[in-house]
Amino acid sequence: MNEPLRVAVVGTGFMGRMHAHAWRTAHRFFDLPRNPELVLLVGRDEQRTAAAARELGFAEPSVSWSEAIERADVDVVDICAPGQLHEPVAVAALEAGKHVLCEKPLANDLAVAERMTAAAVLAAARGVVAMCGFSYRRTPALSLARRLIRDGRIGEVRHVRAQYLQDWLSDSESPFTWRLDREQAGSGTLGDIGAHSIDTAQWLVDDVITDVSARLRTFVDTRPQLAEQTGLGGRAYAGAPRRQVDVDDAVAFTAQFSRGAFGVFEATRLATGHRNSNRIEVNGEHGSVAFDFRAMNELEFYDARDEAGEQGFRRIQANEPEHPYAGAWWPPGHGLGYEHLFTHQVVDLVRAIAGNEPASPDFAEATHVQRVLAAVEASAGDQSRITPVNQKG
Ligand code: SOE
Repeated sequence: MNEPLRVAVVGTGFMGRMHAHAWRTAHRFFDLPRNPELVLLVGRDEQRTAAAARELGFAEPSVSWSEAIERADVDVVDICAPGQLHEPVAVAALEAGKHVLCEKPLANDLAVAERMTAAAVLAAARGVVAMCGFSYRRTPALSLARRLIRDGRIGEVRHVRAQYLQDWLSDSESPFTWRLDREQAGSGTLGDIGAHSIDTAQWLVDDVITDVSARLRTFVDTRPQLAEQTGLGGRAYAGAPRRQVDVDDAVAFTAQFSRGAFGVFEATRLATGHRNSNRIEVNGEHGSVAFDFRAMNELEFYDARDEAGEQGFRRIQANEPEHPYAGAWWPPGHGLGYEHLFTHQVVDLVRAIAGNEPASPDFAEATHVQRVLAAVEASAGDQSRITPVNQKG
């Protein structure tokens, strides 16, 4: 019988539920060195947290995150709360010798991310692991894409093109939630989903972004006060007062990678019809890889060295035993979903805690995403490089 790994999850929303599912599932499908046990679920509202704890299989609920830090029977603190809580919970947990999984983006600004990284470095010297939850890295198709790029199958990388499109904020009457509040979330679409594209891109091509040129846009600058949160959005009372939105709805930027690749990024939560289109394409000297989360079990691969007359993108079904993570699940062709990424994340974290492999992304790597987020905001705030188009004939 494996030694248990006792987990406290902080947050009962969409992400808290998703992580709880992952912790419950991982050791049933993967061979893990330790078996996760759901010890404590922390939420803000006493009744709702108690109900969620029962539903999700936690031994106990709590309304105080300090309990997760103070209890000797907690080994891992998993932070699924809004960004403003990441630093206090993560730093306290690391100082108390607890391993930490922290949702993305790591922090609400760069200075905070750097402080969290410093705490993680000190904790690492005592064998404590800290990881940031950039879950898309755990998509088998994207892991395959990374392997192909690393193996030189597309040659020198020239273009990285990423678009993360959602539409859950398209309706101007969709209520104000924490993801629209700078104090709680740090930024809007940029940190919420643009951060995923930045992380995926840097990880896929094994390179870092060194400069950006950006624009941010807020289309709906007031939204009705929330009555009840459901999923990502929720319900507002009829005639509810409106709150000022102080974060971006959409972002677009170009980027330079250190080894010369040229990046184009777009993210929005107002692209009607796109529920969760997370796309990325990389073009290299000898070929391309292209991924779209809407077909998350597939990777498109173009090999410019194929026979002339037989060239074209081929669609690889990336859920066969040869593909990362996929062999632990269903027979080929039976498909994986969004929740599997979080299960894979737990698998990687548990193996890192057992010392079998390094945690990735660690806080230092997640801080590089934060540097890009900061650079995007700085660039968008500096209008001096914007060149007007001459409208006269
Ligand atoms: C909302 O935009 C959200 O839930 C993000 O917060 C997640 O990170 C992303 O995976 C799905 O969309």
